[in-house]
Amino acid sequence: MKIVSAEVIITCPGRNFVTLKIRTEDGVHGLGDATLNGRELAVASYLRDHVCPMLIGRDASRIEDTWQLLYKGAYWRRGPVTMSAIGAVDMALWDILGKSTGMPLYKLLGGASRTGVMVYGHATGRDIPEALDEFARYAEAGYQAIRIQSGVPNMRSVYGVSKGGGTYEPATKGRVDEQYWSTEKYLDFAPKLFEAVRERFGFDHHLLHDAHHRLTPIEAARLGKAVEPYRLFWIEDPTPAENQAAFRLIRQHTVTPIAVGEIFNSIWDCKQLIEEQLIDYIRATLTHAGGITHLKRIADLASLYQVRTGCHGASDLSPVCMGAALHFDLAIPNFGVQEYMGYPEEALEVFPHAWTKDGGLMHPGEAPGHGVEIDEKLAARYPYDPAYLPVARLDDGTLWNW
Ligand code: EZ4
Ligand code: CO
Repeated sequence: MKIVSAEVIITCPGRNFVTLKIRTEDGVHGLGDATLNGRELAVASYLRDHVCPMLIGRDASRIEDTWQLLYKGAYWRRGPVTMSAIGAVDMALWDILGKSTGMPLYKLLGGASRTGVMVYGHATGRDIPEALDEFARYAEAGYQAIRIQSGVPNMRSVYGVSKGGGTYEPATKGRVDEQYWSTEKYLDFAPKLFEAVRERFGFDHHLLHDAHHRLTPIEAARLGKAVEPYRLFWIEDPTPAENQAAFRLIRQHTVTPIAVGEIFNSIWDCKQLIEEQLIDYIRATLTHAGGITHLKRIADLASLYQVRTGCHGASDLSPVCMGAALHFDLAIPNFGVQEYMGYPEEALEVFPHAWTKDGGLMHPGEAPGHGVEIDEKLAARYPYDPAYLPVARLDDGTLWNW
């Protein structure tokens, strides 16, 4: 199972994706997702210039040892660029192991712990009526879990809502989009949004919401308390989480469940939040948090504290990550929910996949490995197109958390 080549494929079928392809001497190949939205080429270079040469000649089945080599051997530990690169290698090696043993990845991880993977979709609208109609669309499509985001009156822009209506894509081509934020307006508005959902649809659906790091801990506590009557499944990223102890304050005030971690890249980012039971769902992902080997470690730590997973599944994680995540979700004991934002049609064509979707339940399929491939000829038709994530500013111009 010697590795003979490792190459990076960059493509933009609707949005940018970075894919690592590792081949062995037996002609088996594996794919890993290395997409870091807005900083794609940094990971591509980290892989091409530093990691790929180290992989040649190594035994592809030594997955744990390769992980340790790339983590400890770099000397410079952690960070999103390093961990996305390691994540891509790890995913590709698990894919190779699956293909060379003829087993779908979830079986290598211990087999199915459930019949399907509950995913949540994004209902977004420029105002409450539009957001509710979107919610209805997801409910009719069979989703049990739905995230809702809505424009806030008198606020020029808001996270998660596309300007012209239609599909939301976080990155903007060629420039950094400046958005605006007012915590006061948002906090007065948000409870009304959830009240409207429960009034129209009742309590049958899991209701999710993303505050996208915008609040201070005491503001987050106020929001959590105010929305308790609407029994949310979670509030996501209520406050930036570099300071993990900040979540103690939120916890002291509210029983609204909390999900954090889509920008985490290591178990050390999660440790205090999990051990002190300051969160209910951990959102770290395969790509950004060191692949299957490392996310399994995070999930196992979380399981000791009844914290469940809610992996980030935005459209900026490639279908390769999504396919692998569905195997992971199917297998682990403490799965909570999986985000599925969906993909542009071109992206689904470039990445043929074995996964299936039935309403709000997904299954990774039975193909060996993670079941996602890349059509390289088609991928070559969509060259890299630089795009950036936006920033948010307060009304007086102060740069805020986006
Ligand atoms: O803003 O993935 O829950 N999902 C999210 C995403 C993130 C993007 C950032 O690249 O918060 O929409
Ligand atoms: Co989020």
